[in-house]
Amino acid sequence: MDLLKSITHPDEVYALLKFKFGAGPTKPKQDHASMTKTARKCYNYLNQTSRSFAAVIQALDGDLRHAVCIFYLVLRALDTVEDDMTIPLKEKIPMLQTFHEKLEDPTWNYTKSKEKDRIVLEDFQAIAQEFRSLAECYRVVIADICKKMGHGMCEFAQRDVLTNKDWDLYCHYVAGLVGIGLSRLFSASELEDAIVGEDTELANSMGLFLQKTNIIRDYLEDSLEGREFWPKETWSKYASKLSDFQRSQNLTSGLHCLNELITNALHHVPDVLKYMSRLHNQSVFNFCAIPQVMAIATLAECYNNPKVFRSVVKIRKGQAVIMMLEATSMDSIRTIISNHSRQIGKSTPSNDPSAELTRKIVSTNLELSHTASAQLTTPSYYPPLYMSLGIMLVLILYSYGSQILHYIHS
Ligand code: IN0
Repeated sequence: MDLLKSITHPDEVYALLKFKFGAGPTKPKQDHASMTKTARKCYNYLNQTSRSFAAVIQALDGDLRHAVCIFYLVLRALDTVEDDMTIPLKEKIPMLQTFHEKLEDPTWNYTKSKEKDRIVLEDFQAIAQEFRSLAECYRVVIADICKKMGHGMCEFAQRDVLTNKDWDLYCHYVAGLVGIGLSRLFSASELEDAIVGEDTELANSMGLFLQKTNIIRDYLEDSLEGREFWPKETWSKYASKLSDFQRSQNLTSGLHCLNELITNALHHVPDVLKYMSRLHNQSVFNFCAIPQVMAIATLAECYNNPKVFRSVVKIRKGQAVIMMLEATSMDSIRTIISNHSRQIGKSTPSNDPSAELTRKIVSTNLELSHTASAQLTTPSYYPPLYMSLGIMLVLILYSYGSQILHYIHS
């Protein structure tokens, strides 16, 4: 199916096939035999809950891999509690507030969740046991971030995201703190310099860029589930209810609001570039770069796109794989960012209320991502012409083979 969606993009078909046959920033399967039973369970949960991202975590060097795996699972558990609307507030609030303490409790688990990732709560004992086996330098970071995030989630479980400042604060709690925690883990592992863990402003921006992108993209899904994460200060300029953007007669105002929020998110790109330029370790670089390039591609896809209000906007798997294979150096990150920024700049409607601001931040991001080698395309993933033709032929036969045979026979 992914191959078919990329049928008109031979570069994506080529990348998908390369990826399928083992290319990319992922390590060969880990030696499960040498792991403890609980560690094995944790890697199974990681693979169940995060799909492609799990492979990038497992490609991290040294003991950072295990620390990040456990950090990811603990955060997934906390997020599952926050998301679960079937847990009554009077039970949810104390759970979020004391969540960090459960890391030290060998007996705690939660079996009443209805969420798809509930396994991380049901077998929290295994995750907490692995947490307690980590070096102290990792444990203090994970526990501290959990405590701060739990408190922040509590605050927003009881009030809405009203101002744009609230939007930054909510995103700080659920994603900025992840960036801050990860950066402290990178420095603690000594794979990265101390400054990476100390500069909390840049680390926060890494998370804000990802989370704002998720919130923008997930408008419809969240709206249908009765959740609202778009800041009222912005949407109230365009509608009296956030759900009004679902109606086709409100499309123009919906697009104006969407474009304003995308413009807001694009302001984090300069910090993202600065943060990324400080990284030295290749495995840490890939781990950080992949979600960021996916985010800029998602924003470019969502920009001025009515589909945000009607269905789910997703980048094609082929496009995602190309970026995953490419995002391994500062030069290629700058290329990817400048290509998508240019795409946004080109599709800015002249009558959009944020047009001027959009053009300004797009041109700043273009300047910052300009390099001598930044190009319009990513040539290494363009297959030779004969191969493109071969791939197209195989896909056409695969898609329409039976109809062609039927036609020949009749
Ligand atoms: C993440 C982030 C993440 C990775 C690397 C560096 C980061 C720096 C700052 C903040 C977050 C950083 O990445 C994942 C990516 C992910 O999970 N992708 C999904 C795809 C998708 O669409 O959801 C996948 O299944 O591949 C991420 O989104 N978050 C996350 C969570 C924990 C950790 Cl340790 C790292 C979630 C969030 C809310 C953006 C922080």
